[in-house]
Amino acid sequence: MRIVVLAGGIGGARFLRGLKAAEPQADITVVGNTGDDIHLFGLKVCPDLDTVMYTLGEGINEEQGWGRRDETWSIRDEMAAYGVEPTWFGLGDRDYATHIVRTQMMGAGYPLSAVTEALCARWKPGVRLIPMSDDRVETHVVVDTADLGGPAAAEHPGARRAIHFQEYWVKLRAEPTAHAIVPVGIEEAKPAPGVLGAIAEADVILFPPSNPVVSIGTILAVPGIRDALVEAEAPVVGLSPIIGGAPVRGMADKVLAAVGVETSAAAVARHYGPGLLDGWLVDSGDADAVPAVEEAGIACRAIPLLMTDVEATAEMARAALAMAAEVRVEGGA
Ligand code: FO1
Repeated sequence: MRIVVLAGGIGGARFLRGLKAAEPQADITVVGNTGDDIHLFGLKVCPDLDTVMYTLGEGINEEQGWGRRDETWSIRDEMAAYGVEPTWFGLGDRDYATHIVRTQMMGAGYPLSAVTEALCARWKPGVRLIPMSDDRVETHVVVDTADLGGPAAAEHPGARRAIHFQEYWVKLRAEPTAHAIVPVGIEEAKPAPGVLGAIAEADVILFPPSNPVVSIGTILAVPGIRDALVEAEAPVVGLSPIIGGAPVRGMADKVLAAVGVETSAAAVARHYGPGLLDGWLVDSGDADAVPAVEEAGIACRAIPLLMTDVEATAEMARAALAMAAEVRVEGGA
């Protein structure tokens, strides 16, 4: 079975671990979000690609959900000793090697998709990991300068500024109101080689419980990808990242508000729309959302959605695949 998964960071990576356990024989292609990418100290860092690669390659720091396990921080501490900013984005010594190799290969002219393939040759994630695009896209968040502290706050009241997503999330912990989400470079971005082909040949397409705005939303915003998903033969089934009106982790509520979407399982399904989604899984506690999702023309079921361990996640994956089979038969999706 050929499965395509659009994945962001931690939620997507953990879901993939369960999907692999549920369908060890499946041919899984992961289209990874690169809007979270950040350039630091001359290095290109790809948080969502690395989280998938490290998680499935058994190198992830499990508690954090990002970065390497057994990490040391000598370079970070030395950089801080030199007073080099930013110090708020923690790059570990082992993690640095990934960014050095990636930046060196890109400097030699290899596209990000080829670099990702080369890095995965070491990590053997057991899936084909393709960045959504080889072109540079960096998500920025528009906030009030008053929320930035320091001299910026003294600027004209009401002034706003677009800051890098990582500054918004890691430095500011997504405290400030997000007025808009701007994936810089998205208009010129093209799907990476293999992305559209994988979507066209897929038997099933899954949206894991990743951030619907800055992860899956960014992938959908790459010109050509949403249309390919709408036209695909394969049914598209998603799993809600919102449980009980709140994100399980991360800042999905803040960025959903920025795009005018209520933080609920049903609202996210409607946000993706029936043109895109054929099926949607909500948590057992959100069973009251099922009728609203079905009214939107999207099949819906309520099951336990907390990825407490690999087996629980495998159950979720099995339910998503079962729903894909149902909607394929019914709707001729
Ligand atoms: N998240 C944090 O909350 N604090 C960090 O210092 C941090 C560093 C970091 C370094 C490399 C990397 O790949 C990810 C890192 N993240 C950190 C997580 C990152 O912000 C998120 O994984 C995604 O961007 C959102 O899914």
